[in-house]
Amino acid sequence: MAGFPIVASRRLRSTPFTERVEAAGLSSYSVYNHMLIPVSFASLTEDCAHLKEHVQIWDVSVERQVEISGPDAHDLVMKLSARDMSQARQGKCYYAPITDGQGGMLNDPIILCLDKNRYWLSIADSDVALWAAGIAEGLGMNATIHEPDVSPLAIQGPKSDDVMAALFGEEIRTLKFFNYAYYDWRGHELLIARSGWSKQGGFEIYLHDSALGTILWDDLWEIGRAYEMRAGCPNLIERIEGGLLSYGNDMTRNDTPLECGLGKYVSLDSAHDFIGKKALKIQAEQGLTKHIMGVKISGPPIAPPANIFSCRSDGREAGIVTSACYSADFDTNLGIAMMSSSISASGDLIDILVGDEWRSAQTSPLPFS
Ligand code: THG
Repeated sequence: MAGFPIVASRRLRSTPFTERVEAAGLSSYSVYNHMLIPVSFASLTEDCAHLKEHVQIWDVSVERQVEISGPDAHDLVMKLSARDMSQARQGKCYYAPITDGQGGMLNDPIILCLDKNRYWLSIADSDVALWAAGIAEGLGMNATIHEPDVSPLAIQGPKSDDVMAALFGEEIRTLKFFNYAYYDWRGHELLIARSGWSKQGGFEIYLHDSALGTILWDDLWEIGRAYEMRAGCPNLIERIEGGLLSYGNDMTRNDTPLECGLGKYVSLDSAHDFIGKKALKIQAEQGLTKHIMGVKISGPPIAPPANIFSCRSDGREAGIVTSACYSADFDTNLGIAMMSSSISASGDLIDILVGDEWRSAQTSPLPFS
C-alpha cells in the first residue's frame, strides 16, 4: 500500500471540502464511512505540534449523521444505545456505545437529540444505518432512518475560540463542552457543538448543505490567517496520547465497551433496556478477561503500523497493540493495547513484536501523562 493513488467514485465519496483540503497541502487519505478522510498534511509529528499550539480546520465529513426520526425514534435510539438516553435533551451531545446482542461494539457515536422525535447519531466507521433499519424493521417500529446531507467541519486547537468568535460572534465562547446551539452564518442557521476528536479543545460545525462547503471553508480560512491556522485532521499521535479510541482499530465487534474502558457510558444498573445489556451484565458480574490500556514501547521511532503487534509477558501471549506512533512530546513510542486481565495498566513490563524484533515495553493508564 505504498504510493498507490486512491480513486474517488460514487462509492468512495469525496466531501464538500475535498477541493480545499487538497489545495491546502494534503499528503494522505484514509477511508472512513465509505468517504475520504484526510490523515496527514505536513507530517504526523508536525501536524501534531501545530495543533497543540495554534488552530486547525478539519474536514471531518466522514463523521456521517444517521438521522432517526418519527414516532418511535426515541424508543429505537434507546434500544440501540448502551447509554440511557431517557433524559436526553436538546442542546447536548452524548457519547454512547452501540452494541450487538453479545455486547460487542458496533460503533461509538455521539448522539444529538434534535427534538423528542428526531436524533442524529454522529457515527464512527461502521454501517449504523443498516443496523438501525434492521432493528426497526424487526421490531415493527415506526421510524425513518437516513443519512442527511450533513458534513461536520471542525475547528480544533487552543485558538479555536478566537477563530469561531470572529465568524459567529462572541457568544460562542460561552458554549459548554459537548453542548450544541444554532448560530447564524450568512443567513443560514448552523448547528455548532463544542466537541471534536482531539484533546486540544474546539468546535464542530455540522454543515447542512454540501453546496455551502467551500464558502464556509473560505470564511474560516480568511479569519484563520491572523491565528496561523492550517488545514489539519484527526491526528494519530495526539489522539493516542489523549487516549481517544478509534473504532475499527482499537475496538471492534470482538470487544465490549467494558473491555474498552467505556463502562461509564453504559447504563447497566437502571431500567434502561438496550441490545447487548444482558450479555454486558453477565460480563460485569463475571469479570473481564481483557482490557484496554496504554503501552510505552522502547527503541527507535516506529512507523504507524497497518497491522497489530503481538504482546507477550513471561513468554506467554498477553494481548495486542492496536495503534502505535512515535510521540515527540513523550520522547518514546506510544501504543494502545488490548491486554489480558492478568496485565495491569500501572507499569507492568511486557514484550511487543515490532516487525521481526521483540521490544521491551511498559504499560500505562490512558490517557498518557
Ligand atoms: N465528533 C463527531 N462525531 C464523531 C466523532 C467526533 N463520530 C465518530 C467518532 N468521533 C466517535 N468517537 C468519539 C470518541 C470520543 C469522543 C468523541 C467521539 C470524545 N470523548 C471525550 C473524551 O474522551 O475526552 C469525552 C466525552 C464525554 O465524556 O462525554 O470527545 O469526534 N461529531
